[in-house]
Amino acid sequence: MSQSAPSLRLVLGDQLSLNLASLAGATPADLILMAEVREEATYVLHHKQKIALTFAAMRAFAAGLEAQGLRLRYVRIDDLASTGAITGELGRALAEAGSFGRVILTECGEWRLRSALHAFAEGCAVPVEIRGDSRFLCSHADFEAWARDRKELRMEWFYREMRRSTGLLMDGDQPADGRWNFDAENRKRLPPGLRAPRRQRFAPDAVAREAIADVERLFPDHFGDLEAFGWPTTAAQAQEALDHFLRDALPLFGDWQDAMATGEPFLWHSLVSTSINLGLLDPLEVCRRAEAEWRAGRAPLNAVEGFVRQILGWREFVRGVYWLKMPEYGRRNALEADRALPGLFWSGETDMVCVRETVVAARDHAYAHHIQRLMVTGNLMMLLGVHPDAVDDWYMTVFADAYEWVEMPNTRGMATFADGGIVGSKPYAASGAYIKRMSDHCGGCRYDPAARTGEGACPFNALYWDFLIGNEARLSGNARMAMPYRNLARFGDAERAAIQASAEAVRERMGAVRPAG
Ligand code: FAD
Ligand code: DLZ
Ligand code: SF4
Repeated sequence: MSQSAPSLRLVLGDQLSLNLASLAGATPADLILMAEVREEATYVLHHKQKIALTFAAMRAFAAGLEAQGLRLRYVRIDDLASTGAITGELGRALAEAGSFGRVILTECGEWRLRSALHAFAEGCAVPVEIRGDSRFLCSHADFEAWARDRKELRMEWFYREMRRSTGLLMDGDQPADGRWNFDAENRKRLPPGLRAPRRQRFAPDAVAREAIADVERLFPDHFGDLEAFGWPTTAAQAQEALDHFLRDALPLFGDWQDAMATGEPFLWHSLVSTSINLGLLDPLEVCRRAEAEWRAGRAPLNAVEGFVRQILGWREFVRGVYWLKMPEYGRRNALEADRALPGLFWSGETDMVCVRETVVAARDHAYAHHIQRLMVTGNLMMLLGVHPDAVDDWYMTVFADAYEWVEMPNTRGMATFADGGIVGSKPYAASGAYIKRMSDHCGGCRYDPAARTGEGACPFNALYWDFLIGNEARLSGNARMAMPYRNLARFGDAERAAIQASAEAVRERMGAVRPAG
């Protein structure tokens, strides 16, 4: 086959960027394959909004490529001839759409699909070129080099390297204003009556409405509602939403980053994760835009640094950990958690206001902000002892921004300590006191956040102390757990027994059962 034979180029549903590696050098003679397939829509039963968002954004992106004169083979979800899988659609395109000199892919974001694509490449009659995903700011090679010979992988050190290598928020070789991290200033509690800014949401356009109708028809049993769909589905909308965030919410993003409030699902968060993960926004550009707000004096450094750290630091760090540690990472269960996930995480039917707020936000918006994911649902799942596979399944199902490379290190690592300390140095275990301090939820809750045991006690409390008791052998030697274990040491045998009995009653009441046998 001559060098000039056309190429078949694949664009996946979360690769919707014009600067995508597999589009580089594309000519009108090449064929670009985009395929809506059942396998991607159902390997977990994604939230309806996630599927509708992906299909709407894919269709809009394909139309944009065609308008540039590129040749598309776009397979719709209801195409009766479809094989239902990405690799099957690659094979079908090769068989049906002419002859190609090579197939060009951009590496994908999940181990599962990566394995399938590598198997496809091995068996393919034409050469398959898999290009690195240049939309991330740290390559696999750079992360591996950074991680090599380190005893511990800590986000903070990685983040400083990323600040240096990108020059973001740097004055020469020093951090802007002399500090790397303003986290200590970003843990304020919301004063009563403070209202969050209105968020930029988008009424579905014709393309999104059609995608929503397809999802209603084809995936009626998936989790979540479509009524409040308001996600940006094009790069232009994503830019508009980003402009709005930078202007109206960024200045207070830092102050209220860790806060939670009843009836306020979004607070001062950016809502950019779906757009960045799909490829509609470029992470470096988002960080540079935030930095420009600080340099222009329109946003304080604690807000801008806090925001940039999430994208430049956490987002890149968890991706590095995922690819460095997979597939073994996906089997980690350091705390030997083995319980079932209670039904309340799906139904939202619970008297626990903090949990209900999070599940309702997930159901209505396919969204919950970071502290809800970490300190409410993640914390509760860890304290209950829910098996990490069930935890992953829930997080992958309920959020529109869920992709395993980012979801898994956050759940197995940050939220539940199932990875045994790769992502975080200690479990983020917390009692009701933390949620009371950071939210207004407890005032409207039938449970008492100050009570440890008894029918009206906040369920987090007995579970928290029981978690410490149950994991004493594993965790009491961890220097960062010294304080909680000193507090536990004050409890006598009777108090410990009462806590354990209360925690067991909570687990039973919720249905966090152990598998039979
Ligand atoms: P903001 O609070 O405004 O933050 C800005 C951006 O920083 C986010 O859009 C995101 O791109 C990035 N970011 C912030 N925190 C993290 C983090 N811990 N890891 C990676 N990136 C981060 N994020 C996902 O994109 N997909 C997921 O599947 C996902 N699952 C999570 C599961 C758990 C248990 C936890 C604790 C966090 C998870 N996160 C996930 C990270 C974070 O909660 C979301 O990125 C964030 O809530 C998205 O809302 P936002 O855009 O308003 O974020
Ligand atoms: C999330 C998603 C969904 C719901 N559907 C599709 C699809 O039909 N076709 C496609 O190319 N991509 C889809 N995606 C995104 C993929 O699941 C994603 O590319 C992989 O999980 C790797 O990150
Ligand atoms: Fe949540 Fe406990 Fe507060 Fe109720 S009392 S809102 S369950 S932390």
